[in-house]
Order: sequence, then structure tokens, then C-alpha cells
Amino acid sequence: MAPKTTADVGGMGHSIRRKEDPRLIRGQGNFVDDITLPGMLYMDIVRTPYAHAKITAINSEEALKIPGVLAVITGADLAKYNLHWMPTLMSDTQMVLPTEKVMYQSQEVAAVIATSRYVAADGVEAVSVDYEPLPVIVDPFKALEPGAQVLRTDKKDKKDNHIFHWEAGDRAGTEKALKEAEVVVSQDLYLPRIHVASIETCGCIADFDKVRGKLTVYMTTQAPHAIRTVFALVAGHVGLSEERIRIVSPDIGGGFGGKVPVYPGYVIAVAASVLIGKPVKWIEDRMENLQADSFARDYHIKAELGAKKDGRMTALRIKTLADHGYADAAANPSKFPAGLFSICTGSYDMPHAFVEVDGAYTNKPPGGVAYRCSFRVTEAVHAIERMTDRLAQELKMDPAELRLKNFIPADKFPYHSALGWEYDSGNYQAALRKAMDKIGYQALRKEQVEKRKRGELMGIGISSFTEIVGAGPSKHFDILGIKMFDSAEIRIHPTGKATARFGTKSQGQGHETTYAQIVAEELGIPAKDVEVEEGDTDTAPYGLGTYASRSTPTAGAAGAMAARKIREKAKKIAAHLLEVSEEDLVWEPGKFSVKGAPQKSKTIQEITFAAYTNHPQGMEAGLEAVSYYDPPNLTFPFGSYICVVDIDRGTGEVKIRRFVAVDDCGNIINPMIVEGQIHGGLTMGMAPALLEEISYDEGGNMQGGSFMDYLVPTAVETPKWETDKTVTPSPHHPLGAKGVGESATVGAPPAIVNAVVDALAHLGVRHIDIPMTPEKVWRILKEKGVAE
Ligand code: MCN
Ligand code: CUM
Repeated sequence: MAPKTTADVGGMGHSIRRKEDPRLIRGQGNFVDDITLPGMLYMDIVRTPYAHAKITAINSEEALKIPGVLAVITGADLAKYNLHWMPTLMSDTQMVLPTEKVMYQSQEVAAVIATSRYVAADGVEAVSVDYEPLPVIVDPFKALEPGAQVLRTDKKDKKDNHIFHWEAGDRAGTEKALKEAEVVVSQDLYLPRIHVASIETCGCIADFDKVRGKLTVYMTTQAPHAIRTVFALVAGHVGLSEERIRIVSPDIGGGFGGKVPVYPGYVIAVAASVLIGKPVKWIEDRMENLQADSFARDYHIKAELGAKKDGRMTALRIKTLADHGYADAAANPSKFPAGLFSICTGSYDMPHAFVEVDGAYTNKPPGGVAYRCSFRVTEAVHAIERMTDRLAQELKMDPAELRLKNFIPADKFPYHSALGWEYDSGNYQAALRKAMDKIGYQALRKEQVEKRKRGELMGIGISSFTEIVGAGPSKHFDILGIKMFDSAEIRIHPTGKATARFGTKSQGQGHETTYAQIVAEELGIPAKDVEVEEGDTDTAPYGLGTYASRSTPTAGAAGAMAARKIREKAKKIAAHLLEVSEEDLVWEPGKFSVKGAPQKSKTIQEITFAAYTNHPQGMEAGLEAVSYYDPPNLTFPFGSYICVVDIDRGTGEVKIRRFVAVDDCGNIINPMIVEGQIHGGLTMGMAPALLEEISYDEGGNMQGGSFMDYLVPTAVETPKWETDKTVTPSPHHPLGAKGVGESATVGAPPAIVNAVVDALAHLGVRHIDIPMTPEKVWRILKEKGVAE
């Protein structure tokens, strides 16, 4: 689709350079830790080495002797104000600071407030805590065994470690269809705990102004307004009502879902600032970040896929056990304790499906937070794309052919899935065929045959994923009762420039650029003349924030709707200026002209000036609009990825030789930014497939709590991604756009696993759990007698 606007205007479809980059690449960004306030104090946190233990004493005396240490805050101090527990986004409860026992290694135990960061750290060293260790549960299956020790003793009526049961689909119908299926493949899959490890850790500055009774918190949050509401709900009883709370998210160095929840550190810093009356800064160090927050996945999946002998899929059944750590602090919409996992029928026309998920408590940090996942879609896509390859192997069919046979046909959209979703639009065949052509699929298969004869291990893996992003609609989606919509407010200033504010918050996605392009598209005001603001609850309209690739589907749509309201008013003003009736005007980006007399026209800038200087009698002055957009449906971006791997028989190392990603996110606002999102997402998809994992030993000690053990990919490990696209607009989004930010992370891992399993399939390998580290792969090679 050719852009409607000129390059100077820079509306949709133009790869204009990111407006935020000049400051970010010059080191002139403004992150929380860059902010210094007069009289600011520093907080550091005492953490437990035990995964489960009673606290018998906390001794702060020595710490308080250190010059510059002003206070040591404990759970008992917070309990006086009933602030020692807080609600999680999933309506569970989580400790701010413990009063009785700790539940996971590295949990917060006390906080030291001091005049400098260094003194605060010395204070932490000097606090001594006495613990009485308790038995530890790290295995969620053991947690659910009858007679297992009950972990949440704080909950009066809790008799076990079961958090929730959730299911979707037709249990009986699926059971029957599986019984009648000509082939059934079943597989256990484990998606381990992983951590987003964004460049910037979490942190905040809490600044309580005693005189005005107003709290300002600069914080690393993806959802400033929702956080403000949560703070008001938690601390309203001590006088912090919502109009007196201002949350400011300045620049954020990566969120990836890890910056959605409220972490104890934020709340302690707020309590400290209110109690002491001075600004308090808390910035996590890298180890704290890796050990205590932002954990995703930890899904134990059992999947069964039934089909006819010709490969036609008939039924899918999935049973999952989710390890949530000691509290269910996942960031999901309230009615979806397993997120949007029920997208697990994927891109296939599946007649019957049933899925159930149970959540369990263990002695681990709260899990299920997020990792570029669109609310558990990563897990769902992993399951169905692995199962599809399992089936192909079983039937000795080509996995591409099996997919093409089972795809929802392009003419069946909007498609109603067996698990209750209405897919808005798609053309899965086109995306897969494009990927196959681009990578030269048939030639690669021939090459593989040749290589196998020579004992070389080469594999080709496909993943044809369907994403589900853009929550709302508000009738189904809320967080703690707050409906999920999003917002935009556009003000056109007299000289024709604009300020546009949104309820979302970019953490690196480039909203300052792409939102400006949306305004440019709709009003013809050059994108460079549109200043985009997000993240300050005192100025931005109320919105639910940026996660689940929802910004384009919700706030982006709100931007278009607000701009259209402005255009309506601009039309009235143009009619007045040109002395014609509105019906006689035609719009082209940037100006209204008179039908049949194109020389008679008024530019949007002229009209804007008139809105403040020469507006029609009886009309209000000014040119601005707000839109709160409640999407009628989610958007369903999709794609087909093909990965080629070579496996080193000496080391077990998996080398990604080629990776072709064909994505479809509907109409694109900025192609360069979308490509960047996909590149980053692919690397973040490769990471858990090959490298990243956090596990715990029997004693609840974390393995992988530093960058020595937790392997984040760098440019060295990253292959050359080859991207392409198809464009299938969303029929309900005002711009035809779908979200894209998480597509690649969601789609990539199974393509890589499928490639590795394909390389070893002739040896009888049917499945490998991620991460497929060299050691793990080498052990398989050894077992199969092919290691060199
Ligand atoms: N875009 C576009 N055309 C489309 C769709 C999107 O030009 N059809 C652009 C958007 O305008 C936006 C970007 O692509 O600039 C991503 O848009 P969208 O898919 O709507 O996702 P969000 O803006 O809501 O971003 C959230 C998503 C999520 S949930 C995670 S996790 C993630 C991701 O974005 N975290 C990121 N990408 C990230 N990228 C960076 N640099 N940092 C993070 O923390
Ligand atoms: Cu699931 S990570 Mo993103 O939704 O912020």
C-alpha cells in the first residue's frame, strides 16, 4: 500500500527516523536514576538467603550506628499502617515486607534508608536477621500432593497450595474426538522460568510533599495510571487518595512485561518518603533484579493432538500446571488467570479443543509475570507448533504440507475458534508460502537428505503462529476491575503544531514517532510537528498502559479517532473560511478544498490558526479532542517463521544458519520500527530457545541469578534475521493495524526447537525441552551414538 501522505508529512507507511533516538543514542535520555531531587535519600534492601524461613529477630542496632543511616524499615513498621501486605494484579496478596516468614530466596526483609547509595548498602550489610529455616517446596507437582505443607499460612482458610483452576472449550466433545481420532500424539513440554533482563532494572523515586500532601513517584512502570489507582486503593486509608498521587514514567530502558507489576521496593520507598518527608530513591542492582522480580513462564504442559490419517487435525487437549511462586502476581486481565493461553489452537481449523490450567504456590518469587508474551501466548504457540511437528513426524508428512492442510482458510475469517475467540483476519497460507519461497524450502529439504547421508546434522523448523493482542474489549477485559480501553488527547496549537498525549507508555517501542505518524496520517500535520507525551498521570489521559502489544490496537486507534474528531471540526471552520457548505469540501491529507475548484482551499495550519483567531460565531474556539477507545475485538497478527540449523556433533552447539520471518501485523505505521521490533523479538525468542533458564535446587537456591549463569544473547550469538511481510488489515481497527511488539518472541522459539528436533528426528528424537544448550544437545547426541 503506497503511503497516503508525502515523506515530509510522514504519515503511515513512512520509515521516518525515531524522534526519540537523538537523545537516547547521545546518552541524554532521562531515566529514573538520572533524576536527582533536593534532599533525596537512598534506599537499599536486606534480602533473605533462605527460600522458606521464619524470621525470629531483625536487629538494626549496628546499622543505625553507621553515620548516614537514618532508618531501618521492617514489616512490623509497615504493619502499623496495614501496609505490610499488598494486593497483586491477580487479586492475590503479596508481602511488602514480612512480619513472620520469608517465602523465597532474595525476598525483601527490611529496607535501609541513608544519605547515599553506598551508605545504604553498608547499612544492609550491618542488619542482622535470625531465621529458622522451614522445609522448601520448589516442585509445583509436589506442592499439590495431598498432605503437602501449606505455604500460604497467612490465608486463614487455605488448606493446600492450589491457586486456581481455569478451563476453556468442550471437555466431553474433545474427549470423544480424541477417542475417535485415527492418530493421537501426546507430549509433555516444560517452558522454564525465564527473566526479561531489560537493560534498565526497576526503580523509583518517591517524593512526598508534606505541605501539599501530594505524592509524586518517578518510576519504571509500563502502566502509570493503573499503578496510580492501585496505590490509591492500597494507601487511600492513610490519606493518599488518587488526585494526590502523580506517577511519572520517564524514559524506560526496556520493560518487556517485567515493569507491569507493583514490586515491594516501590511501596517501601513510598512509605519511607511519607514517613520521613523526604524524597527516597530506590534502584535495584542487577542481581536483585534477576533474583527477585519479573519472572515468566514456568509452565508444565501436557498436550494431546488428534488427527485423521491424512493429517487433518480433529482435536486438541492441553493440561497445564503453572508454577506461580509464592504469590499469584501475574499480570493478566482479571478474568484470565492463564492469560490468553486459549489461543493454543493456533492457526489451525481445529474442530474440538479443551484446555485447562491449574496454578500452584511454591517457594519461588512470584512468577507468571511476563516476557514479551502477550499474556501466555508464547506458551500456547510453543505447545501447538511443537505438537504440529510431532504429528507430522508421526504421520511421516512434511511439516509445511501438514500446516497448509490444516490452516484456517483465508475465506473463513472472521473465524470462531473452538476455544471461543473470533480471529479478525488472516491469510496463513500466503505467509507460509512466502517464507518457503524466500528460504528455498524444497532445495533445503534436498540438501538435508544429502547431509544426512554424510552424517551431518541439519534441521529445518517451521512455526506458523497466531497472536492475540489489543486488550480490551472492555466487556471481557479488566485489571482489578479497571476496564481495558485506551486513550488519546490531541491539542492543535494556534500555529498549527500539536501535542498528543496517550494513556500508554513506551519503553523503547518508539511511540513518540509512530503516534505522531498517526496524527500526521489523519490530519496532514507533519509528524515532526507533533509532540507526543506519555507516562505522566497529571497530564496524560487515563489509560491502561503498554503491554500485550496493545498500544497500536488501543491507544493508536484512540489517536486516529481523536484526530478524526478534530478533522470534523476543522471541516466546519474550513467551510466558514471558504464560504461554502461542508458538503462542498473534499479532504486530502493536510487540506480541505472546494469540490470542482481545487485552487480554493485551506490548509490544516490555516484552519487551525482560524480556530483561535477567526472561528465561526456560535462555535467554541480551539481545536482539540479526546478519545477513549474501546476496541470491538482483539487483533490477531500472525506469521510464518522458518529456521535452518546445523548441529555441531563435537560440542552439541546449535547454529542458526538461516532464519526467515514473514510477519503480518495488518497495515503498518512505520515499517522500520516494525522491522526493529521483529529483530529484537526474534533475538528474545532465540534466547529462551537456546540459552536462558532460571531453575532452583531442592533448597530453593536460585541457579541463574547473575549474568555469569543467566545467558542473555549478545550480537555474537544473534544470527542475521531475514524479514518479510504480508499485509492483511484488521477489519475493525480504524487504521487496519494490528499489534506486533511480541509476535517474534512468541513465534520464534518453536521454529528453533522444531529445527533441532528435525535435525535429530532420524535418530528417534521426538521432543527437546528448551533451552537447548550445547550440553543438553550433546547428551542426546551421545545417547544416540552420534557425538564426535
Ligand atoms: N507498529 C507499527 N505498525 C503496526 C504495529 C505496530 O508501526 N501495525 C509500531 C507501533 O507504533 C509501536 C511498535 O510498532 O511503535 C510496537 O507497537 P505494538 O505492537 O502496538 O506494541 P506496544 O507499543 O504496545 O509495545 C508493547 C510490546 C510488548 S508487550 C513488549 S513485552 C515489548 C515490545 O513491545 N517490550 C519492548 N517491544 C519492545 N521493544 C523495546 N525496545 N522495549 C521493550 O521493552
Ligand atoms: Cu507479556 S510482556 Mo509485554 O505484554 O509487556
